[in-house]
Amino acid sequence: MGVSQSSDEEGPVEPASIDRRTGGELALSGEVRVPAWLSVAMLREMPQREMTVNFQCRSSGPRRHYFTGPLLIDVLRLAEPLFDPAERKDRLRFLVAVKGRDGHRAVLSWGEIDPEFGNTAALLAVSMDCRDLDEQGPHLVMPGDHCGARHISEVTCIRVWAGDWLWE
Ligand SMILES: Nc1nc2c(c(=O)[nH]1)N[C@H]1C(S)=C(S)[C@@H](COP(=O)(O)O)O[C@H]1N2
Ligand SMILES: [Mo]
Repeated sequence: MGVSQSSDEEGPVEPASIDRRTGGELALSGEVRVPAWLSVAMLREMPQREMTVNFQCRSSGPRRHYFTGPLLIDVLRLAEPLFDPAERKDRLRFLVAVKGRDGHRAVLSWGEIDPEFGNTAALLAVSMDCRDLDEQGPHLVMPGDHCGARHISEVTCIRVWAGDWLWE
């Protein structure tokens, strides 16, 4: 790996600094300085956005939902990814992999959600259609998507990665 990590172990930093007292169910890890377990309640403490999204599902037709929650990028920044935050090109190396409880997953790029690049205002929603998601876990919201498949429900795991192995 082209980055140094505080761990002596090779490979990913798992959320060792688990604060299970929060009851957090979302593991945020990867090439980050501060891996963490986050709860919906913690996400609700952050600055909130709201949005209504419309999309087409192949099996269930047109769908419409109203979500509130923090911007995904704000949540990711809490973990302090191992790039130079002031260096735009350095940030572009990073991938963001998001997985739901059922194993459904999608990979985003840092550049697509970074305000200086794609600026997609992805949310990690804490409520859906005015119902709190504390029991289920947060919901990824990808504004502008025509298909619903990246609106991942019950997100349990997010990994931020430079993916240097792609180029080995
Ligand atoms: N965890 C998880 N989230 C998921 C899916 C899934 O299979 N697992 N399917 C996606 C698809 S294909 C669609 S169309 C939307 C449908 O969301 P809705 O039924 O809540 O409108 O959920 C998305 N989120
Ligand atoms: Mo779908």
